[in-house]
Amino acid sequence: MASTGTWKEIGEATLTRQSLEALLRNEIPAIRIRNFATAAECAGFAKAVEDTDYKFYSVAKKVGYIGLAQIEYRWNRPKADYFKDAAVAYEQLNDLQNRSFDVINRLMETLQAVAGGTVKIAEEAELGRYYAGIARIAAEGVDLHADWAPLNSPTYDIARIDGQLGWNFYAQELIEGGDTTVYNAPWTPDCAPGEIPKSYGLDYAIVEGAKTFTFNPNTADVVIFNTRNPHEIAAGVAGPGRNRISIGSFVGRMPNNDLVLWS
Ligand SMILES: O=C(O)CCC(=O)C(=O)O
Ligand SMILES: [Fe+2]
Repeated sequence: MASTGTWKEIGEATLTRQSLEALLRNEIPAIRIRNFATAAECAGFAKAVEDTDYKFYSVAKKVGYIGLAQIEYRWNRPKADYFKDAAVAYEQLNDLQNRSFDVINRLMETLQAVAGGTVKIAEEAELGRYYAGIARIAAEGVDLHADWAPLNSPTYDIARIDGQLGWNFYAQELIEGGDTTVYNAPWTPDCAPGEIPKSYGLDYAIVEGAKTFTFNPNTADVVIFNTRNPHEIAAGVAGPGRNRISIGSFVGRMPNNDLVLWS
C-alpha cells in the first residue's frame, strides 16, 4: 500500500535554511535555484559533456553518463574497489569541469550559505573520499526508482544519514518533455535485515494514490528533491544542441548535522 505522504504543501520553494530543512524532513516537494549558471556557462558545460567519451548504463532506456555511482557496488563488490575507482573517476570529472566550470564547488558553496552543518564530500574512514558528480545525457527518460542510502548502501558510512536529497544542474534541455516526477511515498520496501533491495524499475503499486510533483528541468537551474521519494524522468524530444544534459549528486544529513555529497 502506498504511504499517505508527508508533504505539507505542493510547489517549488527557493533555497533558504528553512526550505532545506523542510526538504530533508520531506515536508515539501522541491527547491529550485534559478539561474545557477549563466547561459555561457551552460553552453560550455554541455559542450564539455558532449566532447567527453561517455558511457551508457545497461538499462533499457539509454542514459549516457560520466562519473561513478556507489550503488553499482552494492552487491558483492568490495568497498575498497569503489574507493579506488572513485579516485580514477575524479580525474575525468576534474577534466570536464576544467573545460567548463566547477559546478560541484559552486553547489557546495551555495548550500553552505544556508546549511546548519558543514557541507563536504562524503568520506569513509580509512578508505577515502566518495565520488560526487554524475553527468547524464538522458533524452529517453529514466524509470521509476528511489535513492536512499540506509537501504541501498547499508555497510557504508552514508547509511547513517537521516535524510537524502538529490540536486541536479541542468545545462541543456530537450525541445519537449524530460520532466521529472516525484511521488510522495517514501520508499519503505519489505526486505529481510541486511538484504539490499532492488531500487530501480520499481512497481507502480508502491506509489499508487501518492501525491505527485512534476518539474521542468530548465536550463541554468538547479532543482533539489528528496530522493527517498520514488521518482522518474519522462522521455522527450532531442535535437541538435537540445538534449537533457545535467550533473548532480546526492546530499545526505549525517548525525552531526554535516551535509555530505556522493553519487
Ligand atoms: O535528473 C533528474 O531530474 C533526476 C535525476 C535523479 O534520479 C536523481 O537525482 O536522483
Ligand atoms: Fe534518482
